[in-house]
Amino acid sequence: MKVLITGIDGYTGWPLALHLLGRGHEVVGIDNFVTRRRVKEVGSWSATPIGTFPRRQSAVEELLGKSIAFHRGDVTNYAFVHRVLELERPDAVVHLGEQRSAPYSMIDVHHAVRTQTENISGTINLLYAMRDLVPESHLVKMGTMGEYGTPNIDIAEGFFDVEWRGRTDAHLPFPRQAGSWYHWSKVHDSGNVLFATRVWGLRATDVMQGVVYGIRTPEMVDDRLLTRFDFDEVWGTALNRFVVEALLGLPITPYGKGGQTRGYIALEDSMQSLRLSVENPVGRGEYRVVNQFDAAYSVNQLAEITRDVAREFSIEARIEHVPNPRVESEDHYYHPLHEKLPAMGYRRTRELTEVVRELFRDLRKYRRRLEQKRSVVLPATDWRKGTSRPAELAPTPMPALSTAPPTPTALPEGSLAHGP
Ligand code: USQ
Repeated sequence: MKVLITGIDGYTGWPLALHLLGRGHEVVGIDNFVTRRRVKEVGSWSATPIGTFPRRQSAVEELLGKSIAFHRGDVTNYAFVHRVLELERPDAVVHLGEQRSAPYSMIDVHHAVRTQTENISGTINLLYAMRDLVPESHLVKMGTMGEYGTPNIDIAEGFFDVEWRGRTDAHLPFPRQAGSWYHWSKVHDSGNVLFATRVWGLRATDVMQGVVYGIRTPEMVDDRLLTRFDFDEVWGTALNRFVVEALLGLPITPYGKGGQTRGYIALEDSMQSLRLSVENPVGRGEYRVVNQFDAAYSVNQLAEITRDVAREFSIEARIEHVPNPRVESEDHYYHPLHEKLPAMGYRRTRELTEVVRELFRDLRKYRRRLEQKRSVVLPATDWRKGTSRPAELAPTPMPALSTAPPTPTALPEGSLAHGP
């Protein structure tokens, strides 16, 4: 299959490209490198020193004997999206090219608006271009388990049957109650993708993915093939950050009581899941929702596992509950269903503790890079305090819109643009 990955330069986009190539698929990528710039904006960098995109492409050619076609550009630019789809005509589009950080979206009004306008408009652009150019193609859209929030009932896979005031309806969307502007952008996306499948008969899978952890996949046979690894308070996620905190001698930081429970999945198994969704497309007009995670853990459990594994590396880590910068339930019921992926053949391959060991082993190599950025690891973004001041009055002025799209003519027909 020919698969277009938007956000191919990212934490999951890059390993997905390697994984699909290894399974004999043809891969085309889009990226505007905005994550690289935004991680810099918060004073951080990837723990793994990732090369420029042309270097990544060369490493793939040299080490795997395969090639990745690439178009630099922004999915919020409709002319760009239209042009790439017209040129490439993919069988499937995996849409990962969105702003993916909840804390980033909570910094202030500008980051909130940016997150929602970019995420929602990028998805609508893809939907229109797919309708007009590749209506048979299958959209695999990255959503998030965080769309559902933490209701006091089991969480369905997208839809459930409801009985209310004596009447029933089958297959109603499960309620969404997200916990950040970012997570709400995914809720709005889900509604838009569902709508497009109904009115235009498109095919779509909406992936409700849990928190991803880990640093490598089997295809990363050389350091030049590693993916990025974020650990700062804005771009890093819970378990990955806990390992870095332990390595740097910082406290491991469950927020508040630490009973916040989420679904988690290892990077490698996330790749398996995305591939299965691509290889098992739905029919025309069908909108499938899959809950993509392996097991649920509270942040307290993750903190304890990290502390225990740290001991195996002679590191005495301490757990320190810090005031919760977020507004979220810290003690709640959590039981989401996840049956559709196993029905497609999914099998968990990585145990969490084993991946935590791998993280300690791998990250020790990049300790100096972690040390240099230790000041951005501990939590700072507060859900209640994001400023609403106009950009020019904000304490740290917003950099010029880093997603400024290239003009349509910046992509010569048939050419492969290159990253920085
Ligand atoms: N948390 C801590 N201590 C920390 C960091 C996080 O207790 O040092 C807690 C948070 O308060 C939250 C939980 O850990 O309750 C997860 O937070 P996170 O930062 O790991 O993940 P989150 O902000 O939810 O977002 C991440 C990805 C996002 C993806 C989402 C899946 O950044 O792209 O959509 O995980 S999910 O969480 O299922 O919505």
